Amino acid sequence: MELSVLINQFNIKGRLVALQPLGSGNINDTYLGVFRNTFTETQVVLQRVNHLVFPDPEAIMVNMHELTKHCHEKLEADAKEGKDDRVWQMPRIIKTKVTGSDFVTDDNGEIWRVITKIMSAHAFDVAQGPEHALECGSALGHFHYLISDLEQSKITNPLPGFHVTSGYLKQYDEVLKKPRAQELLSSSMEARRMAKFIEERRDLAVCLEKAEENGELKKRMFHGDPKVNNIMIDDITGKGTAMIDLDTVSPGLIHMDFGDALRSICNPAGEEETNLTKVVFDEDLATAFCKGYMREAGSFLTDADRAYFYDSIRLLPFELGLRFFQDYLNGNVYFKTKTPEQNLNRARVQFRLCESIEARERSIRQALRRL
Ligand code: GN1
Ligand code: MG
Repeated sequence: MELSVLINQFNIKGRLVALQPLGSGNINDTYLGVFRNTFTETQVVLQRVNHLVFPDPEAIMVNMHELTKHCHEKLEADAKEGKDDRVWQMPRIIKTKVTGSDFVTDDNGEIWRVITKIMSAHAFDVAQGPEHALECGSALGHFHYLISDLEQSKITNPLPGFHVTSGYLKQYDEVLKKPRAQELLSSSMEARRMAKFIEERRDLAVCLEKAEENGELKKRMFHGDPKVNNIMIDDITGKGTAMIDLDTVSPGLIHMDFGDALRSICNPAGEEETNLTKVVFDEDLATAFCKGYMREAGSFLTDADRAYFYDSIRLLPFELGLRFFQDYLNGNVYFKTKTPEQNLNRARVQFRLCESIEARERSIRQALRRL
């Protein structure tokens, strides 16, 4: 089905004048649709939910329905009370014209949805400076507040195994057994270096899982993917205004979000840098992020939550590097790639970042204690 035919099934005012790729996500296909009539313009986001990644795309849509309903009600109530210093936003699902459904299924059985675009706002691929990092922290903290009382039972696990680091290690061990992986390892010194890096840190993989098992940490609702380019910043005020990419919102450890946001925001070289000397964990950005996060979320964090913040900062680049490296050895089937070595390089970047965090452990722990 033509994309223009598809998007026209949704209830959007005006005529379609442009439809073009949007953003730089590694999973879903995303397009910007521009609709105009004689006096105004509406911009929307069209997305195909990747069924190779998400086993049940229809469940993803039910989750999104529940999540947006909960958050929009809460946002409106807070706005009425005049609680906030800004208009916090969250995209809304646009329904189809004829059946009023939340999505359309195409001829191949794939699920497409349209959501509103957060206007006059942008997300950046890398942190722009401490002010930006602080706003990212506020946006994540406020998002955690928003979803904190969304009933966990209303959400179906969108991606079983997501952010279960020990599970990624198991998958990696399976992939290692394949001849193709062995061939890649024997032909690349960098690949062997990555494998060694993982071997030296097997214990790290289970640090948060253990804390959850022994009851120190509890599952709450989390975003799942709060990297810097999923945090929208208002063009006019420079303030955080919305979190996007909501497919992975589900019960989990907020530490995963905390570590994931920091591994992304505190690496100004970005995820695709090829010169590893440029990859360093920027502590000023981290401090700014934490300040913003604590302002919004500090009141509902326990001492145990805080005690595991350093581990989460170290764990997340390790976990993502492991996921990238495993996908490289497995033929690049999960993350979108432009070249066969791209996932190997992405892993190099994350592991370099992890080393940089380890080298700064004392100072990071000290800064965390001051929060
Ligand atoms: C994927 O789709 P995107 O690019 O926002 C991935 C995240 C990774 C990220 C790394 C569902 O997110 O976990 O941190 O790539 N999302 C999923 O860039 O696997
Ligand atoms: Mg995503």
